[in-house]
Amino acid sequence: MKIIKLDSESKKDILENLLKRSPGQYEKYAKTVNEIINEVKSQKDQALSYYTKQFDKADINSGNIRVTEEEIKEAYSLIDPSVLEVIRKAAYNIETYHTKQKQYSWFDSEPNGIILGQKVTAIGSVGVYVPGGKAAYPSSVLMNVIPAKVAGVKRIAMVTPPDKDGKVYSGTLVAAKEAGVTEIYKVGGAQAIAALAHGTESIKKVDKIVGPGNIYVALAKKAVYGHVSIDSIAGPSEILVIADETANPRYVAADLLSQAEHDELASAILITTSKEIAEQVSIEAAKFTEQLSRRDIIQKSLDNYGYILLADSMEDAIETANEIASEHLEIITRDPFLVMTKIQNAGAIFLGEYSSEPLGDYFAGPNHVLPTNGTAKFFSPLSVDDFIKKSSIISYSKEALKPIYPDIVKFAKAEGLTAHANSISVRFES
Ligand code: HSO
Ligand code: ZN
Repeated sequence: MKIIKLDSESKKDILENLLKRSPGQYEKYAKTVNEIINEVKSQKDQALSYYTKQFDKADINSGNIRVTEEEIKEAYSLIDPSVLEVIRKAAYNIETYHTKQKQYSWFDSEPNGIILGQKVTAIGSVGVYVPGGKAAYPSSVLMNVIPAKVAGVKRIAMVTPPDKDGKVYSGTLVAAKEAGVTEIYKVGGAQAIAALAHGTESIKKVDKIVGPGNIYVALAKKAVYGHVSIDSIAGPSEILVIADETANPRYVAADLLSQAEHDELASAILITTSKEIAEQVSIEAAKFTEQLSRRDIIQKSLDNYGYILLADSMEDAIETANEIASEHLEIITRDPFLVMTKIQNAGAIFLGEYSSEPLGDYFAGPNHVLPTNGTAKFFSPLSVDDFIKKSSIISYSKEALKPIYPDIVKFAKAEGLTAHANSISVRFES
């Protein structure tokens, strides 16, 4: 990894380079995506069959699109029991953490008969997209489904592309069952998003769609937004480590590579105040890369979006971390909690040398669906909040309305809305 001195110029270049990771050439795909959505809207299941044959080479029709109980049973027989045990432990931690996020309805009443409140209701139905093949992560199934379950969503429909034999990866099916998915369909891509948004003979429309996918899926989600709700669009993974001279360079290097492994567009950045740590991390990262199975992806990601930045002070390091607003931020310094208080922008913050990023990806409990690409400046991790909505509650007695009704009448007349004024004053006719 290259070691660069952190100054205003290098910072500007890096921030610019990182932005190149957001997908360009939208137009190229947008036309195809819109065509697919329109076809699914009009031809429904028949369009799903057509596109699944074309893109996934699988034969899917109204009769076999839904995953059966037998198929789920088969998936359980295929999964390593010790992996299943780990999935269950992780699911327990994720559920426990998200349960703490639950919001409850509240009602305030006053003696004169005013009751105001906020009613919290779970979204009725949610669709979860799960990518196929090598990008199908059972951990992501848990992270997308469990918050919906905890929120109280009744219907959770999962869609995922089948392989050419019409099968779905067993890890995906087991994680879905464990997390509480109520129905699973073998369809992927923009056609799956269109089906969830508009409904077909086999797949009933949902209210909200969540889950990561490729560019076609992302564009389809954007296109149906407004008709249904969506989560935010996930970009390539990112890790930023702030380390001082007390950090263990082997740990830091290992953590950087953990995210570089995801994608050639992933970004891994170390900001350190120690020249020695900078040099050691660079050496350790090179050593680890050689031994790791995904070394080609890691190397490309580090070459394009990997940096070791040498900062003059911890203040400079923190300021830059806030500007980058990384998806994951590790703080490995003498007093990580003090540094954390100065962090304004980060998706998830990992404190101390035993809180390596994959702990959060798999096990600790907080969600691993996090804002990327600088959007931690205004977005939050996926949470129970994403699966609820609120209704305002207003109730006045006659006694409460009487003293203030002329004020409302005045306001309505000032807006020229006499029917509004009348709806209030009619209640006080003598
Ligand atoms: N780090 C990824 C999530 C993930 N990691 C899934 C492993 N499996 C989100 O940025
Ligand atoms: Zn990860």
